[in-house]
Amino acid sequence: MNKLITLDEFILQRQKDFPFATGELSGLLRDIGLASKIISREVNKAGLVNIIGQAGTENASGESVQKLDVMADQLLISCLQNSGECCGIASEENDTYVPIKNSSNAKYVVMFDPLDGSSNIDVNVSIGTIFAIYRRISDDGDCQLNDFLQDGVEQVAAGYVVYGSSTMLVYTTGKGVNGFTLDSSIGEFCLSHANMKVPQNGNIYSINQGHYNKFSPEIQQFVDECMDKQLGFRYVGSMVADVHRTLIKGGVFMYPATKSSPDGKLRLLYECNPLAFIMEQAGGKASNGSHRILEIDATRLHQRTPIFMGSPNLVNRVEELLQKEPSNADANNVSAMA
Ligand code: AHM
Ligand code: MG
Repeated sequence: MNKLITLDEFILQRQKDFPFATGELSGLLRDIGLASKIISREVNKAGLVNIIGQAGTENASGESVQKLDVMADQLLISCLQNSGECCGIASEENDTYVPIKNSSNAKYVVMFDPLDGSSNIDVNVSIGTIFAIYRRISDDGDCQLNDFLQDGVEQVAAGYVVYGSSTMLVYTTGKGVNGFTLDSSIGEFCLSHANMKVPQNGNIYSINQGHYNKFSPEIQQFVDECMDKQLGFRYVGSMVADVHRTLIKGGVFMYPATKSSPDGKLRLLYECNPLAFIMEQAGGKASNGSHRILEIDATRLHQRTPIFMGSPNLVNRVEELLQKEPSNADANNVSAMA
């Protein structure tokens, strides 16, 4: 039998790659692993809503039933609070960043989307958690907004958890990408996908094609080319699931700008940057059409950006189309839209 390597063992082994590591980052990663096991359990119970009660109502025992995304947010915050290694968090569920009590001297901040793919939560389709870890740049004391508004290239670790037919956690600390599958019988994430690499030439495209008429002519041309070449088309509508498939099978995941949403839909800090870090570490690309996602200036916590990520052959082609005219490069040329 092959030796099982659990996530906790793997994190400790890898800590040795960093000569002056103190174990704080390892502790944080383990805490996120723990929170995601609990979230996975709650997500799996979601099908029992008729028995345990609908979110926003009271269950049979008179307890109020929380929405899953709110519960996931609180679980992550409380696991990070216990760790003592994180001085603050920012997440999709909170308007502003949240300093962590009694941890004001901790070195790290964490940003996350606790449960991404909200439209899929109630219909038993894959959803996910996304996280990004940064070293704080402010001095000791309460964390500051600037600790969170760092470029994606400054991430020290990032990852995602996909709650799918099985639960998987995939993460990077900038030395490759590794994936772990939750063995629920022993309650451990076990290394199942070592050193993940995205295929360099993908042949699947993933976009909400229902918005075709709202895309710029360049994006429409790209979609037309994909259809002409009879590429495969897949779109779950949960970014984590679509990116996870792209990472394993190759292809391109896109959420471009439209006239009504000139910055696209997806959030730079806790959706795009962490997944872009993983994609690049796996040998892929992540772009807003003209710039590397990881180098976009962050000015707001909930900033959005158009995104194209995955196999280099397809991301390069989108960039080529969008950059044909220099003025076309910005915001996917929304001004040229009908
Ligand atoms: P959410 O944060 O409200 O869940 O929205 C993000 C999700 C992504 O997971 C997914 O890629 C996208 O929204 C799908 O949007 P659309 O339904 O417009 O295709
Ligand atoms: Mg989201």
